[in-house]
Amino acid sequence: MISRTLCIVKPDAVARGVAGQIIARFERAGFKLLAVKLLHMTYEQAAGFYVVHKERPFYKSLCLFMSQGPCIVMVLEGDAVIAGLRELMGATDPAKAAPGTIRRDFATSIESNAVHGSDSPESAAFEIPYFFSALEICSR
Ligand code: 3AN
Repeated sequence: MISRTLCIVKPDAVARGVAGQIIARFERAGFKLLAVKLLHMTYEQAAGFYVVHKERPFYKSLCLFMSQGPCIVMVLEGDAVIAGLRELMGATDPAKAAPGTIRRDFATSIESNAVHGSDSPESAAFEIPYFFSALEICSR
């Protein structure tokens, strides 16, 4: 089923200059780019995005990391794109991520792990409008 997901190339990957290589993998996988923007989140904006994790011990550190520099947020569309993107990304901890996955190749730690992808249709339904209005999403 064709669906949409929210993807972020995180500040660590943008700072290291590997965003283009990561986005190329999405294109190679056949995902369509429907919306994209470069933005530098404030701590509060990152905290709102990751509110689901607010009780986790790493929450504050995660919000500091996500607001330390610009990231690239995008909406991707494709057949089973939510699961497909997460497979391309690999496990949260790059040390446990399968060879050939984005996190294995580009992430440096469980926190600075290069990419985010919505983990369910419910998450995508919260995350996409967190960054994009309907007018900013190109349906083609
Ligand atoms: P994923 O991004 O693989 O869905 P989540 O949702 O469990 O992983 O965690 C959200 C983000 O929080 C991760 N992408 C990572 O940046 C950070 N994170 C997850 N687990 C840890 C941890 N144990 N220590 C520090 N940061 C973590």
